[in-house]
Amino acid sequence: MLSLYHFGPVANSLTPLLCLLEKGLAFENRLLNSRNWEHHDPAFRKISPEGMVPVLVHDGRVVRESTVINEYLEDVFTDNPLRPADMWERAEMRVWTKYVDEYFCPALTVLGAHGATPFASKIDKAEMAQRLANMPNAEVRAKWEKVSSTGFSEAELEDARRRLGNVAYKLEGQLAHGQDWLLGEQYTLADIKWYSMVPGLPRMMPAICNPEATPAIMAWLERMVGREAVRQLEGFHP
Ligand SMILES: N[C@@H](CCC(=O)N[C@@H](CS)C(=O)NCC(=O)O)C(=O)O
Repeated sequence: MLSLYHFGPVANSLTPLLCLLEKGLAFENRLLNSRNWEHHDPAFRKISPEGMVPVLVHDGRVVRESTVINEYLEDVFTDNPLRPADMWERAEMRVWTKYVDEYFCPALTVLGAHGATPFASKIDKAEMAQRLANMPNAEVRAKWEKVSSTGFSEAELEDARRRLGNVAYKLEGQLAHGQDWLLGEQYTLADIKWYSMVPGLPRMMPAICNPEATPAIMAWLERMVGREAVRQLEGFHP
């Protein structure tokens, strides 16, 4: 049996959610409400000690890290493949998923977390101090500490925007060759991984990512939205 613990069809949670839907795998939908801090409940911390999502549980064994979860699903469930058969192309696919984890996601997290400041700054200070003390992951704790007090500085926001500008330039260049998907004709885990983050670009950086400046990205987003599995994501919102 497969169970997916997630925050809904956004960011890292979207990555395995979309993979499961594309592969047509049945799974138990364990949606956690982050605003109620359900990911800090002791029962969930037994599954994910750092209180992080997404987490897949397969026959009682926990698989962590969104990119690793998708590779695991590909290894175990070989129907409806989402990796190139050619090993060089598969390595290329991993270069693209790695870039999202190491460069794109950290930059987008700054703007995304900054957007949570109005919510987080209203939380009672004593309650927030207790929440922070209960956060085992140092990076997540530092993020919430900042978001619930001063928010990110203009210099930090500017640096995140600069990095996201590099991301948009890189993706536009890759897609401008005219192919449908990131690696060419085959839709792969790279498209899934990038789709977990790219919808945030036109929303948060409209001056840089828009139909005139990045037409290939916007057309790729439309192709993604046209996929049946992507439409099914609508049913997984909190
Ligand atoms: N590298 C991890 C990152 C996981 C991650 O950052 N998860 C966030 C949600 S997107 C989380 O659990 N945050 C907890 C929090 O902000 O309290 C992955 O790809 O799975």
